[in-house]
Formats: sequence, structure tokens, C-alpha cells
Amino acid sequence: MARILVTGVAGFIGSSLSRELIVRGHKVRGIDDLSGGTLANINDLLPELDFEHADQCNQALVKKLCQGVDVVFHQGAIPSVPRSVLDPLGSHRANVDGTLSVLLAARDAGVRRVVYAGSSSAYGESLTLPKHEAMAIAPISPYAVQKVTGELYMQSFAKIYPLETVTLRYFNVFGPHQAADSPYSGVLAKFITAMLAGQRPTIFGDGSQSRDFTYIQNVVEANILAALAPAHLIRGKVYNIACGERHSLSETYDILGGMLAFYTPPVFAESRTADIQHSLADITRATSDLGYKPSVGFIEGLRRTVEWYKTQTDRSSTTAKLTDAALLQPV
Ligand code: UD2
Repeated sequence: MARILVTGVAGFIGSSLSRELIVRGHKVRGIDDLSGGTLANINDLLPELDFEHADQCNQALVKKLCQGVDVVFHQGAIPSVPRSVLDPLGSHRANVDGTLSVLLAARDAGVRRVVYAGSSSAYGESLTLPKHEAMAIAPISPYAVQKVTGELYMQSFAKIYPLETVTLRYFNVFGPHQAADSPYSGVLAKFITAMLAGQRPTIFGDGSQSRDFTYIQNVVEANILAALAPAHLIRGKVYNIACGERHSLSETYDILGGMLAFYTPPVFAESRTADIQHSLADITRATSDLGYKPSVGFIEGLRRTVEWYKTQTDRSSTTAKLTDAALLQPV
């Protein structure tokens, strides 16, 4: 059993990872400021999860949380390209200052390894497909610059301090627990919840853009593999974590429409600023060094995700009915 700290523990990826770590018998502590994550994501993990409601920029506090910890999974971030375009400084604080704060705290508390949530946005405007880790980075959005800065700090700390760091470049992660209620939510969460509500989803651009959509379980497994891999193989390195196939938004829209019997066309709107046209990963490095293999494919992942959002919709309509019933009680 290892002692673990997960930053961004109440977020989509942090909570999913923590759930699996707890199932595997690890002792998990988590920090989240609940600016993006929600208590609903971690309610089922309490009391096994030792939860601290705090800002990851509070280095002294993070250092306290790091005491006795073997591995930190640093997932805490503001994960949105458009939000970073709108508010670069706010994003920078969470994504860059937050990462440096976590690294310093981990170093000072004698943590062995930090596994960092990087982003496929690092490849930015480069047109070559698939994206390989040896390619030059070409970030476009402030978010991409911030995530790359975090990677560079990981590499620097692995070189100059006795801290093992590793970056996982996630490619468009989706699955249960992904927030769907913000304008910055991931596209699949937005498509599915809109379709379930009988509303037409919006496609920014013409729908030809493609992504290497990656189901959450693959990302959780990759994190655990990265924590277990021998230091000499992974120290200071970067790994693509993806499925290794890409699907256009239009194609994905039609697949989801088929699953949900939703045959109304989308609303088309202007492309987003700093949006990337195509994204596809080469996952050879993660396969050979970490033993990573995506165990849940795109279609199966979509199926599971759709099922989960359906249960959420059922639950909220039941709650709404109960509330209505309560309101209608004679006094
Ligand atoms: C980027 C990263 C991803 C992750 C994420 C932050 C790339 C290729 N990917 O995701 O790895 O770091 O940031 O969580 O850089 N869209 C619509 N309608 C909507 C919402 C989105 O058409 O309602 C489009 C959007 O314009 C984009 C695509 O869907 O072309 C995916 O958007 P996203 O916000 O889900 O993720 P993306 O690619 O910015």
C-alpha cells in the first residue's frame, strides 16, 4: 500500500483516479478548491479519502499534505482552452503557479514521485500526424503554454532535485463524472447531455476537426502504471496517453445520435479561437516504457459514458419530481 496525494481530487480525472486507487487499497489524500470539481464526485469516496478543501497554490499547506506521501498525482488545473483565452492570468495561476507550488511542496516533503497531467495541446499547430513525444512543441493557447510550462518544470525538477517526475500528455479525456454544465466543458459531455435533454448541440466550425478521444479508464490505468514504472525508464519523461485513433466531431455526433436516437442536426457556430484542427497520438513510447495499452476503445467508452449520463438524468428528474411532490404537500 502506498500513500498518495491527488491534487484536483474532486475533478473528473482526479476523482476517477482516486476511486481506483482506493479500490486497490492505497491510502489516498486529496486536495481541491472546488472551483471546477464538485463534492458530488467524491462523496462516495469519503471517509476513505482524506479530503482537504484548499487551494493548491498554498504551498505550506500542500507541503503538510505531502508529509509521508510516496506519490503525488498532480491533476489540479483549470482545463480549458477557451477559458484560458478569456482569462489567461486566472488560468496561469492555477496551472503554472499551482504546479510549481505542488512541485516545491513535494520536493520539500521528500515525496518520491510526481505524476503530472499534461495535455495534447502541447503539440498545437504542428500539422504532422500522429503526434510523437520527440516532436517539437508548438502551443497556441495560453492553456497549452501553461501545461507545457508545467512539463518543463517537471523535467527541470527531475534533473536538479532528487524527485522523480513524469508527464502524461492526455488526449481529450472523456467519461463518467466529466462536468457538462459549464460553457468550458468537454465536447462529448456537452453533446451527450444536450441530446439527452432533447436540445441541439453546437459544433464550433464545420465538424471536420478530429480528436483522439480517450476514455477515462485508460487514463487512470496510465497514471497507475506511471507511478509503478522503474525510475530509470521514466524520470523526467513525457508520454502520450490516448487511444491512438481519431474521430471527427461530425462522425462522433452521428455515433452519439445513433446511440441516443437523436436525429436532429447540430447548430453550427464559428470555430473557437486557438482551436486545433486534428489531434492523434502515437502511443508507442507509453506502450514500451509503461506497458500502457488502452483497454477501453472509443465506441465502448462512448457507450459507458452515455449510460452514466442517462443515470444522472434519471436521478435529477426523480429529485425534481420529489421536490415538486414536497412542494405540493397540503400544509
Ligand atoms: C484540449 C486538449 C485536451 C485537453 C483539453 C482540456 C487538444 C487537441 N486537446 O481539448 O487534450 O487538454 O484541452 O480539457 O488541444 N466543441 C464543439 N462544441 C462544443 C464544445 C467543443 O464543437 O460544445 C469543439 C471544440 O471547438 C473543439 C472540439 O470540440 O474543436 C474539442 O473541444 P474540447 O473543449 O472538448 O477540447 P479541446 O480539443 O479544446
